[in-house]
This record gives sequence, C-alpha cells and structure tokens, in this order.
Amino acid sequence: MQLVKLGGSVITVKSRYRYFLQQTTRRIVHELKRIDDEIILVHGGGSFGHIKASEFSLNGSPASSVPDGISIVHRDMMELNQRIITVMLSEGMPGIGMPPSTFADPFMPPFGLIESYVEAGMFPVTFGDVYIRNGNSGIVSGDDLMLALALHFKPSRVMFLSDVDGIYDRNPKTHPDAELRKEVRGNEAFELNRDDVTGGMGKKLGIMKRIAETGTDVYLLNGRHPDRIWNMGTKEFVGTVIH
Ligand code: ATP
Ligand code: IP8
Repeated sequence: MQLVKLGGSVITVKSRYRYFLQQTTRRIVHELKRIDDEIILVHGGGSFGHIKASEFSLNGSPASSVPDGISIVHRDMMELNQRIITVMLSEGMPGIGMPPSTFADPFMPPFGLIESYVEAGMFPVTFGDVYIRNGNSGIVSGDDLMLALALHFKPSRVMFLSDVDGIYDRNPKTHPDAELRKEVRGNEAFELNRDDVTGGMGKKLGIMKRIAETGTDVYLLNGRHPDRIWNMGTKEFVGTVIH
C-alpha cells in the first residue's frame, strides 16, 4: 500500500479562493493510476480551505460566526474533494470521498471502512476538514491524517506532493537562491503563508519525520512534475527523502 498527499498548493492556487487546478490534478492522477499497488489519498485545503478557515478563525477561539464558517469551509472542501474524484473517475481510478468531519474522532480515520473500500478495488480520498469536538471547532489537517494513516497501515511508501521541488534550506518562493535538500539536515528555516491555518511546511516536516521513524521512506516532491515519482529511491530523484 502507498499513501499519497495531494498538497493544497499543487491542486489549487492558494491565493485565489476556490481555484482548482484541474489539469495539474489530472496529470498527477494519470501517473498514480500507473502504480500497481493499493493507494490511499489525502488532500489538503489550498484555497478551498485556508482562506475561509482563517477568515472565520476556525482554528482559534470560537467566534460568533463559527457555525456559518464551519458550514462554508466544509462545503468548499467537499467540492474540492468531489472535483478530485471526478478527475480520478475520468482517469479510471474510482475514488471514494471520506470527510473527517463525519468521523467519530476527526484525527482517527475509520480504518476498517477504508480497508473495505481498498479491498473492493477503490481509492479512498480523505482530506483536511473542519470538526467540532467537545464543543470546540477546529481544523484537522491533511498532514495529521497522513500520520494517522501511516501509523495504522504501515504503507511501503509515503509521498507528499507540493508546489516546490522539495524541502529547501529556506523558503524557495521568497529566497531564489535557496538550496534544495535531498535529505534534511535539521537547520532548515520555514516561512508560513499568511492565511495558512495548519502550520505549513515546518509542521509537515515534523510529521514526515514521525512517519519515517516507523521505517517507511517518506518523500516530498513537486506535483507539477508527477513523472518524478518514477525516480523515487534512485540517484536521479528530484525531491527530498526522509529515511
Ligand atoms: P496544504 O497545506 O494546503 O495542503 P501543501 O501540503 O502543498 O498545502 P504548504 O503548507 O502550502 O503545503 O507548504 C508548501 C509551501 O511551503 C511552499 O509553497 C513553500 O513556499 C513553503 N515553504 C516555506 N518554507 C519552505 C522551505 N524551507 N522549503 C520548501 N518550501 C517551503
Ligand atoms: O491543507 C487543511 O488541510 P491541509 C484543511 O492539509 C482546511 O493542512 C479546511 C483548511
């Protein structure tokens, strides 16, 4: 089994509310389809999640407008999820959406159910979502779900697709001379996008390291070049690996 995160930065334009990158998503799905293995997918929020979640402070103290905010962000995330599944279907990859806001514990996906869909030849697609727990609202990140799924299923390979070539010593978007790390050294610096409500690349690296501790190689690569998945584990690979 393989576990794949479609980062919100690669399947949407993060600065433009609800802007889905259908062609990029199609090119990624086209490559994933050729992997001869079971695959569980997770996707992030991008501009379908972070902009409104930040506007409504869903990750902080509950505001009076929270019920509206929860409803809007969830609707938008469902829309993104269904758009991805429509692309998957058209590429011959039957996906099934699994919204965490309906899980008994949003941080603990229903593993048995996921397994049933995988056994039926389907591709579960869960995603960063809103939740209410013990009276408090919050956001579960796709990266949190990647960790829970990796710990349970122990996939043979875990990949995070983003809009950059890998993890750099500094944010490559603001530092054109930033250096790509094939392996991290521990002195990387991270910058957070203004609207990001779930911690960005710095938090992602922490999650990648925790998954790697279970013995699975974890890759971060650029989803705009999905053919790079075929070089994972070789010298030619362009991206970052955590062993
Ligand atoms: P989402 O959280 O919406 O699913 P994602 O998983 O694609 O999105 P982001 O949280 O957007 O990931 O993180 C990717 C962004 O992290 C890049 O666009 C990049 O600008 C930024 N970034 C900041 N610091 C670094 C760094 N040191 N190396 C690589 N990228 C960095
Ligand atoms: O982009 C966040 O998930 P992430 C989802 O994987 C929302 O961190 C709703 C903002």
